[in-house]
Amino acid sequence: MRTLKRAARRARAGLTLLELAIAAVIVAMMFGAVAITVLRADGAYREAELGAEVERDSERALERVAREFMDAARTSVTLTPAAPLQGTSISYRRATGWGGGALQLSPTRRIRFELDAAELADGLDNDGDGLADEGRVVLATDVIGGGTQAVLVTGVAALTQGELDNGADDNGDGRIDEPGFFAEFDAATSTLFLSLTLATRADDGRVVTRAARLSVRIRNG
Ligand SMILES: [Ca+2]
Ligand SMILES: [Ca+2]
Ligand SMILES: [Ca+2]
Repeated sequence: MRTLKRAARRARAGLTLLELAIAAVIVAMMFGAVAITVLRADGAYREAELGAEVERDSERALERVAREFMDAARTSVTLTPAAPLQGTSISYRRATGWGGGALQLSPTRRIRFELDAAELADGLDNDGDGLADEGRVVLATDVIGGGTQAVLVTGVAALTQGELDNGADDNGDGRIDEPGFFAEFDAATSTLFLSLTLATRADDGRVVTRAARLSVRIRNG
């Protein structure tokens, strides 16, 4: 009788141990799930934060570029390539004042996209910075007479946010494979439309791009 009782106690103890083991596994799984959720939320938060930062940088950089066109003479604005393609090079002359009854103009200036020094337009990351075909926006103050060159923006993406190099309009804005920096000029309203997409690489290697867009009304000339 005593032996039977001992056996029953052992059985109960065994069950309890088994239950404990199962409970431990369940708790471990739950902790694991919580840890994964927390990590994912942290990753999503950091990505959103980085996205907001790149967006701010794009907007500020494009405002700097747009200021260059505030006093441009509208008849001097020339885009290359010409419409309907998106212009990645904009030449223009600034109105510098009146003289002899005519508008005085600066030498021809130019703002354009240029690839980074060691980068080629081949869809590859030639300089190993994690971005493919990236570049900068450069200002030349006198295209014909020499003048100076100044880099206005760095970290410019090859293509606009949401766009892939595939002959299709991926971001649904009516343009196909539009570049990271481009301009369009509406002569009827003298409005210069500018678009700039900056790119940066997150810690996990993903590339975050954000576009800024701005229209400048050109009043001179
Ligand atoms: Ca690169
Ligand atoms: Ca598009
Ligand atoms: Ca595309």
